[in-house]
Amino acid sequence: MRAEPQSFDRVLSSMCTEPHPAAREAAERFLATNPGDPGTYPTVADLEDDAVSLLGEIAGLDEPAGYVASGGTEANVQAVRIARERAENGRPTVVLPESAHFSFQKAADLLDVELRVVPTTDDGRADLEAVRACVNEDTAAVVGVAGSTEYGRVDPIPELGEIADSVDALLHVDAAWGGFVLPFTDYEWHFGHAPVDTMAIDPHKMGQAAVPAGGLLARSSDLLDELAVETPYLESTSQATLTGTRSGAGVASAVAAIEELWPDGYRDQYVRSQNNAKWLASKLESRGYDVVEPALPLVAASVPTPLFEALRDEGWRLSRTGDGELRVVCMPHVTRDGLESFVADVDRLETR
Ligand code: 0PR
Repeated sequence: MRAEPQSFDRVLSSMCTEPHPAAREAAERFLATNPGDPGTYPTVADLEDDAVSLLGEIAGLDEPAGYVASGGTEANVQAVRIARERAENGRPTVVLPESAHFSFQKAADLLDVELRVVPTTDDGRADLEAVRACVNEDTAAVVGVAGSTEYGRVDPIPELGEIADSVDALLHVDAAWGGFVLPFTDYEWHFGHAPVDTMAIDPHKMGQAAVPAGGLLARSSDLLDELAVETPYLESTSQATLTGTRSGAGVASAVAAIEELWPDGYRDQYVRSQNNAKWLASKLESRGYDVVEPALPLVAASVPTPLFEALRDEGWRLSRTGDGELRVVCMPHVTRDGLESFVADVDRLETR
């Protein structure tokens, strides 16, 4: 059987990370369970309730509704579906910044909603004037990103909430990646800060759970009910999830990771990752590269393509932004030692 290398040492491109040992152990114990069938697998179904309330605690929401999804894509698709079901017109629109993840394109294709993509300002955050100009009575949802995929930027969520409210649209926040670091920052991003209706927040990214463990949260159960279909031959009578059979391993590992790490372990990790991102940004800047200041633990820098390729040939797993910048995600497995050897390779392979 082939395998990916065991070591994450040179992986700088991923938004997933090595699961916490407790998460790995819990995943193994629940490998053959299906939270989609709570009548048959009641223990993992109870664990999913625990996962949702823990996610609610992190995201500032008392008595949250939601479930553990396969990832941010499913959470975003389902959030758009909730908004569409709630809308009373024929083909509703969803207003979102250009920084939003491509999963919203999938949602639009599947759900026959129209995306209205608005630009970001120079700081990479949604342009509020453009959002205001774009919403109207057809708007079913406004999307804010709390930790964007390419630059780690956080949109002005409270202001987006006001705009959504003004046209009676839902506010969905995509904190799939940012949700486990934002509690330790000054950003206003969660249910307690704004009239957020739904949120994507993924344990399998910064939460250090095993894949697949995404999170969909909804302010109230009636929003989740928009997704419910009847399940005639199961003990439970309805199902709000997109997939039927689901990963009990993901659910159990999410609970194990959060119980182990929330809040102190995640705080320590945020501080380490953010310091690493700032360190890397300053090292690249001092070498003359244009660097996008890391708002969250994610560094983007313009490096020449030959250097990028040479680093990849050296075994570094790297990715690029849409504009071609090198992108380094300072996940928990990315250490200062690792970044020091990365910078040493930058110096060695630099061809300018
Ligand atoms: N929302 C945001 C803000 C994201 O960054 C991502 C994924 C999603 C939603 C979708 O989440 P799922 O991929 O869990 O459905 N962002 C990364 C990306 O698409 C995911 C990723 C993960 C990429 C691991 C590489 C990798 O090795 O680039």
